[in-house]
Amino acid sequence: MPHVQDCFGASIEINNAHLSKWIVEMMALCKPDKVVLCSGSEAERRSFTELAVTQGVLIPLNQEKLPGCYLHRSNPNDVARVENLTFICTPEKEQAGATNNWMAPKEAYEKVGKLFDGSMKGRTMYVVPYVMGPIGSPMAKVGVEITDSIYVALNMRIMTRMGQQALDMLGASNDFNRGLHSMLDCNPDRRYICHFPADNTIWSIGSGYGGNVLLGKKCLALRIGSYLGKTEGWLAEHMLILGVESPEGEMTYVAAAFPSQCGKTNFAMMVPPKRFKGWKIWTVGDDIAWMRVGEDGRLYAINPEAGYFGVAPGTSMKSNPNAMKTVLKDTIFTNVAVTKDGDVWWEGKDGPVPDELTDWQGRPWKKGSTEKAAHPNSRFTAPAANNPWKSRFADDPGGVPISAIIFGGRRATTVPLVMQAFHWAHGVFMGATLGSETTAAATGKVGVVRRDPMAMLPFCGYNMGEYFAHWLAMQAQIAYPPKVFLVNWFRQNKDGKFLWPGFGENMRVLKWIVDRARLRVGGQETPFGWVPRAGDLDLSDFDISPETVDEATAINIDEWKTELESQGSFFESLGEKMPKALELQREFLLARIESMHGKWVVHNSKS
Ligand code: OXD
Ligand code: MN
Repeated sequence: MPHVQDCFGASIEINNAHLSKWIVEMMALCKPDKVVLCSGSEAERRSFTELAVTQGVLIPLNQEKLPGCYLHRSNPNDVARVENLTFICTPEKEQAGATNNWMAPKEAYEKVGKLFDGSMKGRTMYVVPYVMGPIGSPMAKVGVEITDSIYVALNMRIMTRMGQQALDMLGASNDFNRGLHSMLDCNPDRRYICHFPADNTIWSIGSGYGGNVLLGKKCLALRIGSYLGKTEGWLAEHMLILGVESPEGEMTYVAAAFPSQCGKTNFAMMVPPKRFKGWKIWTVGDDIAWMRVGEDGRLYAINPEAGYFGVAPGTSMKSNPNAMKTVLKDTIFTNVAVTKDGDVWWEGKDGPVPDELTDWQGRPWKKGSTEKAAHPNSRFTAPAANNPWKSRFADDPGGVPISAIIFGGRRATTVPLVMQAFHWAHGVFMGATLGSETTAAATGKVGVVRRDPMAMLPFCGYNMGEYFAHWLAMQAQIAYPPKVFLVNWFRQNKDGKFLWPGFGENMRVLKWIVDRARLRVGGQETPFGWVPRAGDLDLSDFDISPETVDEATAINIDEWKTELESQGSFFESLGEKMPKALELQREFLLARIESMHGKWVVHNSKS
């Protein structure tokens, strides 16, 4: 039996032999000074927070303005996910596929095991049991993260259902994800994020950044989750989930996949504009959806998370008033700037830019500085319970029935405002060919278009071709498949100006999507999908010129020819597991448009 304590130093017993055995093994490897099992209690939160403040891991913010809120500054070399250091460890390279870094399990355990050897000497090992998904849901999964970071323990408390409730759900079972994390000295040369799908195990070392170390999120809920989904017949997706309620009380659920930093949190918390009086948007989740077919043949989704790990810059009362309300209490901010009176600040926040700030690295900052005050990937970790528009079904163990799936990327050209797929396989093709310009959520160059299928490029835990095949195969299980859509809020005119205002105005597009899913609004057929016809998109009380709407929704055949060709190179790069059905979709489209020239005319603005 390992010597494990609670946060006040009292000895406690672990009643699961598999868990005890694993903790003993990890103690022998990491050699911590002491081991603390997290119960998830309020007293524990207070005690961890006090300790984190004493250690300088958390800095209290203005407790009158922001009760229960703290700031964390990460190591400046450790501010984003590290895709180049993230590995899928399967016996064969082919199982990880062309889009993942691969290491053989034996090599990874040896190599990274050497780094874990003694990594917690002089430190405390926190054992964090957690549930991904609503308690009692047949779709939920248990994980246990062993970490030497109190920041991780406190964040996991917000992001998951953490503590005793997870041990209760686990009971005597051996079916839990084993996550091991150590900060080491945050040296990028000794940083690895390794996933072992066959062992339901994750080893993360050398980083303290959320996406690399909150192991329930990207590592379990997406990379391991997608592998489990393939094996068990369900989908683990990088998708927000929201409920659209009409003034008559009709509720329609939608799941949407956008790559990192493309506005998933904003869309999930959208406030409809004045024109849509009586319409309500309810947030179920802002980042991840686990979806399974229900007994009635519909696709049901749960949000495995319990909090939001959102991007701070750009969040304001205009872009996301609900997020601004959500982060007013009990929130951990990472790498934002701070005002003189202990309030938080980031680029794009409301109000005038303060004359002086402390920047994300703790340095004095003056208005007009060429450097950003907050890191572009600075974050808030906030409890979903703070969201005034959290759906009352967000914790429903059965999940919510999904009527539409939306894919969207950040594209300056080519992709129109909205398009509906002709059928499921065409929708899978739309998702599989999703492209987006890169952002600051991952290290690397920003602003380059890369293919990001289903927004899962960095998160699919197995061969991408097999993942597409799994999506195609799911159709056989779903008697009532959701309708599939492609959107692009980011199209620009020749001068580089956005054509569509986005934010709340996206409600106009969402309404068309809901009405299409419910088979009660028109559309025009183009070679690439259905688009709204003149009069189909609600443009009333909208300060936008008809020409601009036409430009935002235009389809340019020549641009699409280039697009389809680039999709072809991507498909080719995926290797042998790439399903023929998708390549045939592409070839069919290309063959159809080869004879067409110029613009496909879609008049959306005039009714
Ligand atoms: C995230 C991401 O943090 O996608 O959600 O990077
Ligand atoms: Mn994400």
